[in-house]
Amino acid sequence: CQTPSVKGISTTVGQEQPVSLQEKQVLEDLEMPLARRPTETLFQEQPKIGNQYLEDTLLRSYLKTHLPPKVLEEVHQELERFGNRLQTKIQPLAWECELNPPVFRQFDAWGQRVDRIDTCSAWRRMKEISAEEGLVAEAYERRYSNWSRLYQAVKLYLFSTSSGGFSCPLAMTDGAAKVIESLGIPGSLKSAFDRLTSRDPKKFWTSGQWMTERRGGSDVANGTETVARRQPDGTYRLYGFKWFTSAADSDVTLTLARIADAEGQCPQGSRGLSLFFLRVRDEEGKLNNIQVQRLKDKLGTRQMATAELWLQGARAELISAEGRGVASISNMLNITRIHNVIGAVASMRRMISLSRDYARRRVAFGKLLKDHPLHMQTIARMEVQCRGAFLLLMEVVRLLGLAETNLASEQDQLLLRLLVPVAKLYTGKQAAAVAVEAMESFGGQGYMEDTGVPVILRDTLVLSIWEGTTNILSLDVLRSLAKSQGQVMAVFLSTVQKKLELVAGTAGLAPAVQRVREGTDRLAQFLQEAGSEPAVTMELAARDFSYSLARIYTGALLLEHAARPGASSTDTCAALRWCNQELCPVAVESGSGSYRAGAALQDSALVYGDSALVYGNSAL
Ligand code: UCC
Repeated sequence: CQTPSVKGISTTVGQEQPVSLQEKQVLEDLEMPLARRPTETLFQEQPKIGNQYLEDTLLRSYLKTHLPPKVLEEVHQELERFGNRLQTKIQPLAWECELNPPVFRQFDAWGQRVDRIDTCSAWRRMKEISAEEGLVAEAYERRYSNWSRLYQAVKLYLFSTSSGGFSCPLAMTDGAAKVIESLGIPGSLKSAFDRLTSRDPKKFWTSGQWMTERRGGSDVANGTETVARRQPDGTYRLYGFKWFTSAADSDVTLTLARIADAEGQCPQGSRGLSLFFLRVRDEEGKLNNIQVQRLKDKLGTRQMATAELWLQGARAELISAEGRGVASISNMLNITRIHNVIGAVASMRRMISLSRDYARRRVAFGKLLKDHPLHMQTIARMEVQCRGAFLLLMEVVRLLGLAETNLASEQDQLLLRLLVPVAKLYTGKQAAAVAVEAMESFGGQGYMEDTGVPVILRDTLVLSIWEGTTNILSLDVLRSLAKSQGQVMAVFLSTVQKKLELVAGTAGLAPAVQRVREGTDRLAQFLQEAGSEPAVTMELAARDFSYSLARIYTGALLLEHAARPGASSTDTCAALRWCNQELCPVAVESGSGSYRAGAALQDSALVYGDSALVYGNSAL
């Protein structure tokens, strides 16, 4: 519908009918300046964003610093072109996706069960664009060797908030390609791999990742009930209920199931899970013995169909060794978690871009918002968070690129294993906080649906939930310590140490260097002390410990960036401000006794009050 305009009111009723005197008076009243002014003065200028690549000084300075000159020259041109395409062609499609969410049609007009998920044309166009732009392909073609992964991540970062939710299927598609590649691309999966990594829109397939069942998506080892029955031809048929399947319109999927033996018995626990590949529909679009129960009614990511699915004998291929399902799908998880980080940083960057542009347009209390120091302080704090998160993302994808081209040292691989969950859990929280803060910077307008700001907020809030919640990821950090027998921490500490040594002489950075050094020492001391404590200490400390890793490592990265030749004063300022926060919260909390056994009982009492006794804490 069009915005009503007084000027647009026709002064004739019908073609030939003259306007009566009374009608004329009404129309003239409407034209009166006083009648119009109160509405007009309420209008704010809309914040605008330009080419998101060209406007991102941190991104450009990072690429300039790290990429080999030849690669930089090529990708610079490509990214500028892509930035224009995003601004002019792709962003409007994203809004269309938001306005036209998928629709589930269970029956056709004649009562036939069809279970169709109808997506809008803009969503389907996003799939074509993703192929054309090589948003998955780029990482697997490796035309820039170890820098290909970083380049792909940069494109995804620019695409993310203009993708209308299509980042989600791309994350899982990338994850599926990674799993297949890590299996050595077996012959039976060659064609699927080619399609998942294709640049041809007609060939390109997307993948789902069906891990969540009725009993939840975190405790996969105990919550997975899906059963796989072996068929005479060596394939399997899957029976079960997948409770949360994102991008249910995908072409293929990876999923976990328990293989039943001849008596129909299934092994329980993690070792009972195997990984399967399946096509969701056949060539005619008929579902592979799958019924769609319903689409999920989500707070955000509404552009994307998330469904509950019954598997009723879906034909599937076993692609992991029996009982190695979790270990195999963790290759996918680590990729989708990195995509999650991309989404988090992209959300922060977009919110800040909109917020700072609005501050140049909106007048309050007699001056532009940008001239109010308190308002600028608020945006600057968001900017520091976003810069830190961006550098952490780049570090993770740089390491991944090395690992994928056999250029990573053992240390690099250990660091990567540790930093993926750290980055995922920390940036998810940062993005949620920044999105809420940025929304406020538009005043009431930020709360209005048709500004698009609430869409970004809603889509951001999922980032700390899916692909492993903050606590689950904190436990994954501990898993990486246990599995490597502490080696990941040794590499972490020595890498931070090396970075500090390199920047130590740089003017203006000394206070921040000192703070990171102190933080690292306190972290090492905490670890040493925790080693002799019962296991519950580390479990209680897991979240604060992970936050400490994120803050310390990001501090070192910001310092490194601020110490490079050609760094600006704002690079220094960002590093100093980041390092002014508490860098090692785990040491502080440990000093306050937060991880002692008694603290867990106090936590329960605080949560349940006197009823803690009823819940079994009789010791209280
Ligand atoms: O599916 C979902 C939504 C899809 C939408 C995705 C879109 C994303 C887009 C973002 C873009 C904007 S949500 C469902 C998400 N579910 C999860 O993320 C699962 C969360 N739960 C966990 O991560 C758990 O910690 C589990 C499942 C990994 C725990 O399983 P287990 O079996 O109890 O764990 P174990 O026994 O410790 O690990 C089994 C094996 C071990 O290897 P081995 O046997 O060789 O010792 C582990 O080292 O798996 C290995 N492993 C890993 N390896 C476990 N986790 C990892 C890891 N992260 N990296 C490497």
